[in-house]
Amino acid sequence: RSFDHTRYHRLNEIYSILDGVETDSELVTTYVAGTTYEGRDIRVAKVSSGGSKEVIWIDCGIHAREWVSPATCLYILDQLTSGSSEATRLLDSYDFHIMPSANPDGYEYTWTDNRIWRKNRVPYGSLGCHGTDPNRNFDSDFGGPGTSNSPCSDIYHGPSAFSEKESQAIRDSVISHNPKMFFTLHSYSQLWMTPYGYTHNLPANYNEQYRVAGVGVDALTAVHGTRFVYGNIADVIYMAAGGSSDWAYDSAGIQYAFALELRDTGNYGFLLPPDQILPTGEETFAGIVAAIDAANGYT
Ligand code: 0X9
Ligand code: ZN
Repeated sequence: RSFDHTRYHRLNEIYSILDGVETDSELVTTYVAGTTYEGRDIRVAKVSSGGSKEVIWIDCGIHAREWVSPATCLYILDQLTSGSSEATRLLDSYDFHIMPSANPDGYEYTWTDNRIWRKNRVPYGSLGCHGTDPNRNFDSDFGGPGTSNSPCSDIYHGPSAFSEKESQAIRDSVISHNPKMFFTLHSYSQLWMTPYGYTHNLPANYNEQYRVAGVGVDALTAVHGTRFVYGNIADVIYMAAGGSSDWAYDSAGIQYAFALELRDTGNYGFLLPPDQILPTGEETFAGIVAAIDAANGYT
């Protein structure tokens, strides 16, 4: 097996791991959800034991500097392909679609040029600035609160909704596979967030999403004692329009649309040491599994 959860990986290593698991495991096929401005594939691993089942969507790394997020997607992929009784049980009921690097151009830039780069790398405007924040580029109140129209800003929303390959790739894959649950993994702050980010108003099924988030957080905390706060985005972090999980709920009609902020709470922040990859993966996987089970039989 090609997984190594003791260190962070360059994009080509992540994709070699996908190639390896696709070759080794009958459960895995990969597909290309899009191609970036700089020409890199945005890949997805589908984990399925066959047939056509309810789908769980998990994307990681939409923000380039949040390195523990892609690492956690790889941990989840490792677990689901491990042959464990839990993996078998999950795959009896669900297909998983896992996008480990939703922003490959930005991610590579964090390795080669600027470790704390956040956005993609598309040049816009006359000031020579690069990058749209893909998590401001969805059509959930595009251009609303918590976004910027300056291409030099870290929260630049882009010239129009879905102008970016990264948001298009998530949109198109999610629409075509119609998942029951949507998870997008960020770091850091230890939050489990439900819609909305663009308004303080709560969605119609808020109580149900909050219930499932709470089950997920309890299971997550039980693994290593890591405390998470949960609730709607606008209240637990800040207002931010154009985000993927709001789009997933409003436009794709996904009744469970969660955005997670993984470890830590700011001691290391984006520079989370690699010895925390494994415990972060363990607790996040436990939380997601518990949330999936909590939603079983609902909606
Ligand atoms: O600001 C963000 O995009 C996320 N926080 S981060 O520090 N990882 O950048 C929060 C996203 C909340 N989700 C939505 N606004 N839909
Ligand atoms: Zn983020």
